[in-house]
Amino acid sequence: MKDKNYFLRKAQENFPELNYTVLTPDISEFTASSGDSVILDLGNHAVGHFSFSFDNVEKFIDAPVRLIIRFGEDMREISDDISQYNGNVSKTWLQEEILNLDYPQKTEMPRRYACRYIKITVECTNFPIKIFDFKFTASTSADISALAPSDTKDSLLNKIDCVATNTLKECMQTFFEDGPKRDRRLWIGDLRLEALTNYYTFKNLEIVKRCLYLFAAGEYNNLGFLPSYVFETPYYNSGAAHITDYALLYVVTVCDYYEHTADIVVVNDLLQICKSQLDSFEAILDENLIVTMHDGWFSFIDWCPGLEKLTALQGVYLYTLERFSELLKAIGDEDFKKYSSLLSQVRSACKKHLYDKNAKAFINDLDKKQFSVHSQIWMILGGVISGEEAKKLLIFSLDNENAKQPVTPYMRHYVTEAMLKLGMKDNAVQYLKNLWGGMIDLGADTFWEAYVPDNPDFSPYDDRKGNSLCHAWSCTPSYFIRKYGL
Ligand code: RAM
Repeated sequence: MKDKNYFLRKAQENFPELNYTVLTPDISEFTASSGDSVILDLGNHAVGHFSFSFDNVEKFIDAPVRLIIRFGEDMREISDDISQYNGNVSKTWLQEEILNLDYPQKTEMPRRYACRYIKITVECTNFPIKIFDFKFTASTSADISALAPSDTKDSLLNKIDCVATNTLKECMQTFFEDGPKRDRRLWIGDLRLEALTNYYTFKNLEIVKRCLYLFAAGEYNNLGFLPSYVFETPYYNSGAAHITDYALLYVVTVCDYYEHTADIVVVNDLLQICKSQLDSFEAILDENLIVTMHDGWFSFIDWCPGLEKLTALQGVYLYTLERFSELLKAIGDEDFKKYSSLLSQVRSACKKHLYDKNAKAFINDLDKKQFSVHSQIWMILGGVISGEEAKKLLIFSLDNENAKQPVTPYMRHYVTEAMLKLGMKDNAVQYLKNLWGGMIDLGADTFWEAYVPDNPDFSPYDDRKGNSLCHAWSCTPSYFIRKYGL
């Protein structure tokens, strides 16, 4: 019987092995009195556990020592004044601890951190102490030895590839995390992009399988959609949010998995769930076959403020229908006829109801006449327009300062995909160089959750300090570079 227990058991059978590496920072010892501090540099981003020792220098300390230890994914996170945090994600994501240590000892900090820099401030000590034996035990389930170098001849693309694979490596723990600093959970949208990149880099198929099963075990919402994220610690919990585009992208992730593995056993296990996601979506279409606003659902698309999302969501639906029909055809499932006929009907409906012939763009009342890159890209990926018409619209929307623009590497992944679908290889390369290369120019060791070139402080959470600087959905340049030989 394929129930929650079955899926959880399957997830457990594919539990990945973590590889550990002990890193030592640039400084090996530090003598300090009250108020002194030191910043350790691990040389690159790392995810793991920190330990150190401290001892008396001359006089025996006769009172506890208080240390403040801050972990930063970059130097700004080290120097930020976190008492001034105004973000709408919990301030407990900011990585700082106060330790009161009663006497000289070795301290192994119990929590896991994501950082390159570690700042130790001696807040209070009676007499000088020496702190030494710094160790950071880093973990990942990525097997570095499986990673072949990219064969691009372009040095910037090569750098981008290194930072992208580093990002994925850091997010690969016991499942595909979205960000090892925040949210440290498995989200469908991130999973899809991590899995895609993983097929061309670390090639760990078990972890993909595991993540697919973890969602299969989740609880549907009242409309029948899968949860958009799950936790596995301290015990399994399927998250409270249901994001409609993510539910659809789960189906696409299963299609990608089959394409890369031909693993029919897993597909058979998950097929019913995939069908039910598409059927639940069909149930929220109106008589014109266009998705309508409905209580109980939410779509993500991008973190762009004020974005209207119905057209883009409709594009995600088409994209999913296309991929799923292909999968069904490949495995000889007769339902492929049903989904492919729906695909062509919905495509025509989108051209009819969502496209403005005068503006030659997807601008409509459902999205309050908003012009966004997001709508255009998803309609292109959904196959509503193609060829020269699509190319022109894509370039026009990206160059148009009145159009809503993507703010996350997540949405930019789909922009790049649309370019490659339309054969615009040079544009895709330039786009990767500008937008991921831009983060490298600002010193990124791993790619960020959000990046707006002319506003480096942009945050979806009202405060940059809450942003994740090593974010799964940003790792896909390696997928593009390696798959398309850029
Ligand atoms: C944030 C995270 C995550 C993403 C969701 C929608 O919480 O950035 O990666 O998938 O939003």
